[in-house]
Amino acid sequence: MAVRTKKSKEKTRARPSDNLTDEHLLHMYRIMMLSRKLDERSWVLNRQGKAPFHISGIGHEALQVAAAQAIRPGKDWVYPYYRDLAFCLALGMKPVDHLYALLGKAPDPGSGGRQMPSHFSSRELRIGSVSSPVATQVPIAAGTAMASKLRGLDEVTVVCLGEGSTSQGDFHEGLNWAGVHKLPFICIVQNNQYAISVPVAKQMAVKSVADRAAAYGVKGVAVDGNDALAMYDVMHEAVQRARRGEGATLIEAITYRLTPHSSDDDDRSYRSREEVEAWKRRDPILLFRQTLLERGILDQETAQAIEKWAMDEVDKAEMEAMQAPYPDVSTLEDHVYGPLPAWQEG
Ligand SMILES: Cc1ncc(C[n+]2csc(CCOP(=O)(O)OP(=O)(O)O)c2C)c(N)n1
Ligand SMILES: [Mg+2]
Repeated sequence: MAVRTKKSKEKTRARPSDNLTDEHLLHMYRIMMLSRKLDERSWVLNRQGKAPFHISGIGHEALQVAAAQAIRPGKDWVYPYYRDLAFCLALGMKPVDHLYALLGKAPDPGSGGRQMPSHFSSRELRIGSVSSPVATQVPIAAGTAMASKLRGLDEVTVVCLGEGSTSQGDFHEGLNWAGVHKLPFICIVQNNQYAISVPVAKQMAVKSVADRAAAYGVKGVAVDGNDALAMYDVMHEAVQRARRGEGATLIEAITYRLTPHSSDDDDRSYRSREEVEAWKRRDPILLFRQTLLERGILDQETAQAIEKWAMDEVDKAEMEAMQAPYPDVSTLEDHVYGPLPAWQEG
């Protein structure tokens, strides 16, 4: 489980994360915990038969929260993928919004309860809609960055996807566009070692996803995605480069999916329990908690209080989502069929 990072080389240099205040760090920890508890509850709702499907971000929380911390929510643009629950919560999405979608309820702000769950989106927070065909968000995000550049706006666009999805043509087209036009664009590849059952070695012949960046004139960086502060450092640097007009960055955040691919997957058929247990010992939330304890920013009592706060938030959100109505049957065909053309009416 050797992880190549920039961290060791930069030990002596001042790090952007040195400027994060205790309050910032505690905020990041709270969001990670909230995401974990909400995700765990989503699994429970699925196993109780109340939610038809869940796709989990457990194990990815630290890198996502750190990335969100380095941008300006509602001003910069984010095109997430389905594992970005913690990212979206860090941008300001409410836990109940995730549960509305999970349960197919009418107040779901993304689709009124019609999309698959975890297809996050928010106009207000500038979160572009998750697309089910993987990697299709990459050229869309590059186009958004192009628009910001043409309009002379100080905006950065961030797009996320998994390492398996970098085999799709859309990823290469989007990266090429971002490289050619030196766009304020950051592509975060969350390398969790598998694309469903396909391990990374069967996905690409290069050692690292970050190596793919050079082909497009884009800067490529690999980082330990289970180390929140290391992730913040590379993300902060990528954001600064983008704002200075120096172009795009591809960040490969190395992590692990601690759950099966989705609620319909049985990961025992393609990976060993020993491997999963080894990565659980590097659970990013435990690692971040340890850092905060060592620095004296967190103590056991506050850690417990944060966990309780997160559980209470999830309980409240669940209650609200369970009581919400399903979409009315009269809206069944909305967004599926357009209105009939005049010549076909009557
Ligand atoms: C174009 C396309 N092909 C196949 C699928 C089915 N599919 C959904 S998720 C997934 C695996 C993606 O793996 P990766 O990019 O590594 O992301 P992860 O799920 O591991 O986070 C696949 C093949 C899809 N949604 N879209
Ligand atoms: Mg993957």
